[in-house]
Amino acid sequence: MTVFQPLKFPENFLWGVATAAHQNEGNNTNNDFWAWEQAGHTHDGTISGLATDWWDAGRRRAEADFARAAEMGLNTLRLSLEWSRIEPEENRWDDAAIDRYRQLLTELRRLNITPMVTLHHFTNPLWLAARGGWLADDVVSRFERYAAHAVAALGDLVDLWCTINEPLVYAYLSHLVGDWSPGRHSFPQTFKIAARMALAHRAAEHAIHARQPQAQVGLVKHQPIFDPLRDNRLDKMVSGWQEMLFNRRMFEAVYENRLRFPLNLFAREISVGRDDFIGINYYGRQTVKFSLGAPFTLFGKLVAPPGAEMWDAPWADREIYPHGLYRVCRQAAKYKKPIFITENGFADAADTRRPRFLLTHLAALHRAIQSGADVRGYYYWTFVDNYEWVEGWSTRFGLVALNPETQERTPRRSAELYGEIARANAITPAMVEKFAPEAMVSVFGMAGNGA
Ligand code: IFM
Repeated sequence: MTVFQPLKFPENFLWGVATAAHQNEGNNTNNDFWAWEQAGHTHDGTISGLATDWWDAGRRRAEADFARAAEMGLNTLRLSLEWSRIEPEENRWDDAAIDRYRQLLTELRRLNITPMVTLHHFTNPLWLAARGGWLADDVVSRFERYAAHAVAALGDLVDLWCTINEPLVYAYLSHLVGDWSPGRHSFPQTFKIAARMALAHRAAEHAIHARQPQAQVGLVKHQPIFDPLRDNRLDKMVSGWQEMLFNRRMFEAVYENRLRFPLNLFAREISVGRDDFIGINYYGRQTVKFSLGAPFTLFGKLVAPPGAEMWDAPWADREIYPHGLYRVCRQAAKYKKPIFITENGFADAADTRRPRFLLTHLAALHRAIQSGADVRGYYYWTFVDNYEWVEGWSTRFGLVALNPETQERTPRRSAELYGEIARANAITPAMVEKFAPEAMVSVFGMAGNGA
């Protein structure tokens, strides 16, 4: 008879959720994304408004969410700082903003939840945007100064720092696809920003370590799997370009100190640094077909492979592909550094597919750990439904459902499942049986994993 054994995670594994300032705090009126929303650029016409209302100290909604996370058994939470609150005008630093972040971080620590803090998660202060945003010549030194200020003000409460979230996603959506502010369509600008972000990461990492040598610092990279749709030269060539430009070049810059084409067109060198961990956001696989009609994606068109299970719109060209989490951990493992899965999640308002998504991805992560990848923690994206950039409120990633009008929260079944996994530090057959019995074989393996 097939006997399934629990999949146990390493001792002290961090189980958490990931969030971001603009998507959670509410009323972030002083950044470029807020302005973009007001100008009517979101696909569903909604604006972030109060978001999940984490900023208001009186209503204590962030604190209530943190308590819910602690009750579930989570022991870490990733949030980001809003540059436009901390430095609302160039060279003016706001102590009240720092005080609120100190309250939030102190509360997390009181609940034994380790904070992981990101310095840049897509939004830019209006004053920086007015000077050209990431194309401004002094953006790297501006960012370094902000990082230094943040670490001096908050370093006693934070040991885990992420410098920049998903640099290529930001550069691609804002300066190539033009869906985000400032709505450009330029290959050179896209890669100039990617190069600048690599340098800014390094500068911030130095600034943090100079003030807090024991801090652990890393970059957060969105790392899709790119595979050719068909086994032919053209599909392999275009999927290879996407893998190289979107994934590999940033890893080479940050972990190998090598700026290669096209990043070397915009920066001559990157100084040697100390990355303490690799942050990976993983959401699925994109299979690429050669197409002359897709110049913005270097003649690679995303086409679903026959029979694949895909995401719902607006990401219907993205495959649900748990094994990819194993593969991205293996790719990163070659750098022999600790790895955090800083985001992995699924938009599913009805919560019908999310339990299986969670279980199969965590099983793949477990396989990666068994194979030697030094994965230290996992952050599900996200805790409470939050504001999804230009998709507005139309997609729901949360373990907890939110009604943005009333701010009412309703935990989904996935919250119960994730809590059980975190408290057990394991996936057990009973959990799979209860939440997604159809995933038993994919979670534990065809022939069973035990005696
Ligand atoms: O909501 C985003 C987040 O800001 C960055 N990573 C992907 C998430 C889901 O699309």
